[in-house]
Formats: sequence, structure tokens, C-alpha cells
Amino acid sequence: MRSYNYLKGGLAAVALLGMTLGATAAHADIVNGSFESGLSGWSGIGSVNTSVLFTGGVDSSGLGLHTAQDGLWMANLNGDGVNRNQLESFLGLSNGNLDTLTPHTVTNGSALKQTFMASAGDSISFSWNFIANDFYTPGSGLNDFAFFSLVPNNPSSGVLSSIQNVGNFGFSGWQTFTYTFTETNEYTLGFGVVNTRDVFFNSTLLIDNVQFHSTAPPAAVPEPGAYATAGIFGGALLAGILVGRRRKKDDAERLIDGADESVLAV
Ligand SMILES: [Ca+2]
Ligand SMILES: [Ca+2]
Repeated sequence: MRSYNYLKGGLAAVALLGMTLGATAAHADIVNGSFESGLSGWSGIGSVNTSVLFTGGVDSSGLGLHTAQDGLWMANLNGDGVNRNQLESFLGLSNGNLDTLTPHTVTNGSALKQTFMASAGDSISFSWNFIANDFYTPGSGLNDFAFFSLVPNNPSSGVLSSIQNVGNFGFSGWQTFTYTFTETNEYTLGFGVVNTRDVFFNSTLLIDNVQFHSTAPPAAVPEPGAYATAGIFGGALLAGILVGRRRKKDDAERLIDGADESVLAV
């Protein structure tokens, strides 16, 4: 029984140690900002994927062929997604926020987000490319658009581009957006693309090269002593478990020996 307690106590301590060492708050960086590892580190809703090539939109040179702005892969958001309420809830925006961005009524769309820590003076930048797959006519209410969101902040969202900006079935080409934080906080950066008035002819937003620029000095490397302490602690736990097991084995052998003697005595 005593050896069981050693084992149980040892495992609980190991679990506690793991929780302590593995505890993670929001990270002060962007994970997988170039989407070279799929959507790892990101959360998406609606039609969100990664691709190496997207074909769409037209300009004077013909059909647009869009490749990643950095590396091989890029995020690909398509307007064929979820309704406005779901988008706003997902991004942490207030109800109706997306309808304040343009004079038009948002119907549905898709979004991508990541949460991180930032200090005043830090900044983020990302590359975006809006490809329209619809047309805009003044007064029609049809004007697909792409937006970013940053929560909490004021304003918490803004238009990156719309059909009105790029022309019917046009595209923006890669553009860069930069923002500098004025307050230290945990932030959720989001991107989205939506339909307005109807839910047809879905436009696309490509995102790539999301970077976090810290003003803080490089993080200090943990001193070897910290690892040594963890190693000694872990070693002591293991030794305790092994000693407990050995004692249990010894106790069992003594019982067997005693039983044998009893049998012999009879
Ligand atoms: Ca990339
Ligand atoms: Ca549309």
C-alpha cells in the first residue's frame, strides 16, 4: 500500500510539473504567419483553406493568377461561409459591427483569426489580396468586401477592399497592412470576406506573411540551472517510484517466504 502511495504521489507531482512547465498563455508572437504549416495556429469559420495558387479576377492582362506572397502557401478565404451574426461572434465583434463598415448589408462570409499578446509599441503586418467574383452597381446593395478586425480596439474592424475599389471581377493584387499597438493587451487579429445583399458569386481574400514585430529585447534564454533543477526534481520522483516498487517487491517476497515456512512447519 505504501508503494502505491509513492507511485500515486509521484505521478501527481509529475502531472503538476508538466502543467507548470506546459502552461501557456496567449503567445507574444504570431504562429505560422506564412501558412506554410496549413492553418496550424489559426482558427477559421466558413470556407477557409490554404493554397499555393488561386485563379480569379481579371485585369487588363487577363485572368488573375495569384501565388503566395511569402513562401509557397497562403490562406484562402471564400465568401461562401456563415451568416453575419456567426462571423461577428467568432471574431469577438459586437452584433451589427460588420454592417457599419459599408452602406451595404452583410449576408454571409468566412473568417480567420489568431490571438496573441502585444505590448505598446509592438506592431503587426500582413499581406492581403482581394479578388472580386461579383459586380458592383451603385444602389444595388451588391458590394462584396474584405475586412480585418482587431479586438479589443477602436475601431475594431475596417475594410481592406471591396468590389467598388477593385472594379467588377477585379482584384487588388498583394497589398500590405501595418498596425502599431498603443496599449499592452491580448488581441485577436481577424480577416474576413463577405457577400452583401445576396449570397451568390462569392469573392476571395488571400492572406499571407502575417508578422509580429516586437519592440522588446530578445527573450532571455533560461539558465542551465533551471533545467538542472527540473532534472533533479524529476530524477528524485523517479527514484521515489522505483524505491516504492522495490519495497513492494521485498514485502511480497517476505510474504511468500513466510508462507513457504508455514507450509514447511505443517
Ligand atoms: Ca506563405
Ligand atoms: Ca457576391
